[in-house]
Amino acid sequence: MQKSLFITLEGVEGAGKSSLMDYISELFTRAGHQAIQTREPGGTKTGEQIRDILLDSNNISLESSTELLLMFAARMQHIEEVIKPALASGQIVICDRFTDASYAYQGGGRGIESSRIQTLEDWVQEGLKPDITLLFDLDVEVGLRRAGKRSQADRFEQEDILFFERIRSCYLERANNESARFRIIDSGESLENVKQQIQKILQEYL
Ligand code: Z5A
Repeated sequence: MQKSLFITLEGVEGAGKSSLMDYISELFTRAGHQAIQTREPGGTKTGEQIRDILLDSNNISLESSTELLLMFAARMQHIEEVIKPALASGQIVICDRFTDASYAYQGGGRGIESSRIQTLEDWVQEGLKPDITLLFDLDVEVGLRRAGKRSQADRFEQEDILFFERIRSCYLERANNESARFRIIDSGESLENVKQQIQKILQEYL
């Protein structure tokens, strides 16, 4: 059986994660691995329903704690229904955002104590952690400009720039504290250059 691998992609708005999912997946499939792409919040039927609640810009009164609990409710379903079975069958799981986003957005962004997030992480994940986390790092203003060229703003995209600056700082701090798991990618470069950075990082796993 192939060796499984759990890869998560993180970063601020518009950092380019979603644009690079197919590329990362192809690197593995070309090398003969089986890879699946998934995302959070979401990744299952129930998780996508929860995602709709979380991103709906009409839900202006959603409490930060409710937001956090919904993230972990979706995550629990995602882990049991998708992530664990895929890893158990030796697949490469490529996930657009995971628990580092809860620390960055609900912790850094909203101000929830990280000990509370840690409690949920321990309960829901029971030790499951990504093997590699690619942090797509980018100047917040550049990211928002990129993201702003798309459709209507969702509930998160309506936050001010300071919210996203706190998120970026939190991600960088986590990357610094867990340097064995995190790899930082300079997303301010061209797409071609970003692909080269990714290829270099993942080479040893292909
Ligand atoms: N969230 C949370 O709060 N807590 C949690 O625990 C979890 C998530 C798991 C999910 O929304 C929201 O949930 C997210 C965090 C929160 N909210 N925010 N903000 P989402 O999935 O819709 O949002 P996102 O993850 O931030 O996706 P995004 O904005 O699409 O960012 P991206 O995937 O990193 O960017 P992209 O779509 O690939 O690229 C954006 C644009 O830039 C696009 O037009 C590209 O063509 C362009 N691009 C990409 N790379 C480049 C380069 N290198 N040069 C030039 N242009 C580029």
